[in-house]
Amino acid sequence: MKMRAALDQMGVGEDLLSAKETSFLDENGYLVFPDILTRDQVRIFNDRLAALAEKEENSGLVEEGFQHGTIVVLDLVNKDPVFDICISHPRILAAVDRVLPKGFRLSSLCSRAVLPEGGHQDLHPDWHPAWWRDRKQPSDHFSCNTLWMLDDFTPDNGATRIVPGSHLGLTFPEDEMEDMQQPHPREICVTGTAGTVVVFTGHTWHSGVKNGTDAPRRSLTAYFCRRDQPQQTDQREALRPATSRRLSQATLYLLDV
Ligand SMILES: O=C(O)CCC(=O)C(=O)O
Repeated sequence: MKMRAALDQMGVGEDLLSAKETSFLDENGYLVFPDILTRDQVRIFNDRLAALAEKEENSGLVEEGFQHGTIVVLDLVNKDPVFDICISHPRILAAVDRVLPKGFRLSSLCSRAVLPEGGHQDLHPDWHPAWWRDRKQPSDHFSCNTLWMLDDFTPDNGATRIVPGSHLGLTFPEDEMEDMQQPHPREICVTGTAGTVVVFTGHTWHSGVKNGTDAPRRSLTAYFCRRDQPQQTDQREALRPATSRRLSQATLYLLDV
């Protein structure tokens, strides 16, 4: 199967994004899609993620490092079919296709619940040459992230910060910031209601922000990369027989298994 045939089978076409949406994504490096999940779907996701976290070592709690103060569950492709929508939603995949027109595959599907006081990260892109190879020009795009809000994202609970247009340069936050934990002068706070999805290129500077409330701020990310780039989760190795039986040929092609 080829990329275009897989996307056609999944109902993904250029016409799913308006001209305004594509130009916003091209210029700003991110695009917000409100109301992709219903309130009921969000509740089911959160219930399922809580049950899955309980089964993880240390209940999924990450206490140190880049993901400190969060609960992370990895490899959701193989943990529950309810999350299949995150790797097959036509409008979201149309945006990923816009960023990665040379073809893409799933790199990882995981959840991230930011606990009170936790979650503040260095401003970063999701792609770095140390992990693969040089990006020679701004039109080179190697990865694209999709962040699914499972709580309302507000300025108080650590809504993601993004620097619009940062994907159009070849520099990194460390080239212009002494302390990447600090606010960037051009950053914006991406708020939205639970069920909203934000698509941003792997070169767009962004980060998690400290959750200043007393409730978790939950989300899930489906991260895609070019088909010739390494995956965060080796999908072939991780694939379980039940997943292989369940998913369509086109979705399996997207996993590259
Ligand atoms: O959850 C967020 O707001 C962003 C998380 C992020 O950028 C990351 O974990 O790399």
